[in-house]
Amino acid sequence: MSLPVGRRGFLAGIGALFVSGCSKMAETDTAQSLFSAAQGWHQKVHRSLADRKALAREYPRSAISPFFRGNGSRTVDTDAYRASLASGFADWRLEVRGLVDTPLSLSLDNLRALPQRTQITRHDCVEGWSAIGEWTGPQLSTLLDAAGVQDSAKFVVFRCADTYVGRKYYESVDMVDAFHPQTIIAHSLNGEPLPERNGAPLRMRIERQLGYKHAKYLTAIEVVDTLDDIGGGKGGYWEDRLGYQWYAGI
Ligand SMILES: Nc1nc2c(c(=O)[nH]1)N[C@H]1C(S)=C(S)[C@@H](COP(=O)(O)O)O[C@H]1N2
Ligand SMILES: [Mo]
Repeated sequence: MSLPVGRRGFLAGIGALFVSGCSKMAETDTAQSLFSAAQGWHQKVHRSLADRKALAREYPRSAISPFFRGNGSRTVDTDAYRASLASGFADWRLEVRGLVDTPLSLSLDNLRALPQRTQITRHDCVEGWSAIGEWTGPQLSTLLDAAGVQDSAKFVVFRCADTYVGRKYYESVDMVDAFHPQTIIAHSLNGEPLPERNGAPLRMRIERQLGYKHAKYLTAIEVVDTLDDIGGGKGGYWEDRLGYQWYAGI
């Protein structure tokens, strides 16, 4: 189901990232030097606990739920979002920033030009429902490797466009889940662009964790060394509001 992100794919991806990304910065760094810088973090993560690296179960096409409900925010209630939706998200940008050597600003076309992973997984919401869907998008590790994660990095924060009951939605994971092969930035559900209710145009899939970790309406990926000064300091919207577990492993 997945395309390997081999060295060749990675380097091709780097080229794609810079087509309309941060071309100024790209010119000063060769793909080769970015590749070497990326290896440090990847290796550290690969030495961590085997259990955290295990794959979530993947299902056959026949198991896909006929309808994948929307939960929490089902849209982003701003004029900017409505305009972007109407234009097919031509102006949407995903930023990669924080403790990285080369910040990125990526269009949907940039993301679709990278090596893609497709996975059919079950989404489990703490409210007591599940649904199986087929998600497609680049692995988060590809973007982190391209940006060059610095040694001091400890967490990756997902910034969202929506406000839910008066507060900005956000989430975060540690570097093990950030580099997990099934952690992808999904632009498609069941072979179609993400529906509005499911987080169009981009949402995270963090397959080893519960539904509230899977940030929808994704605008930025921020690499940080502490979660203390973000939101309420507990690492996510529901963690801040209701004390949900930050690590919601399943
Ligand atoms: N930006 C954002 N992401 C979010 C939410 C939200 O309200 N806003 N809800 C979360 C919860 S609790 C769940 S179960 C899933 C729901 O995803 P779905 O709408 O595709 O079913 O998104 C998660 N990600
Ligand atoms: Mo949920």
